[in-house]
Amino acid sequence: MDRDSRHRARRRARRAAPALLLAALALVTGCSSSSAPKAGSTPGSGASGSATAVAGGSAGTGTSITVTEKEYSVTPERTQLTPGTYTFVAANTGTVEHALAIAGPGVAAIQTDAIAPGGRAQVTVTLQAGSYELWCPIDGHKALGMDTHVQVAAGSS
Ligand SMILES: [Cu+2]
Repeated sequence: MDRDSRHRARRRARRAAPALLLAALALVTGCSSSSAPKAGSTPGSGASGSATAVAGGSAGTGTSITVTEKEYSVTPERTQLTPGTYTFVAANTGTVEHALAIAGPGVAAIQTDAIAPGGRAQVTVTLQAGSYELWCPIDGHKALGMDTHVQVAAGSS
């Protein structure tokens, strides 16, 4: 998947390693013929099962914020937000692939997959008070100007 969320996935994997080891041992020492899964085991729900780019929220929920991306700018429809869950919908109006990454307090850095010209992709994050950076992680686009910030402050004004 993407480079940035691999951090978290790895951290998660490390924490889950003993459990996985036990599960592997159980498989090895357990049964070679029985087909009945042991009660209490949860196939497919391994800790590494979901490395999707969702931090502190579930996919597709939250206040929608459209972020227009093109060569070479990132333009959120709003840049002043209050804490809460937001779904950033990146719309690529340019002529080359872009993607949207976000990082800030409580958000380690997550990003969408590459977005083809004319396409859209979204990430849902829970924002706390503070400053969040939004940028395009494709090639050198960030340095070319695809980099901006949104401010999150408690209490509306
Ligand atoms: Cu880009």
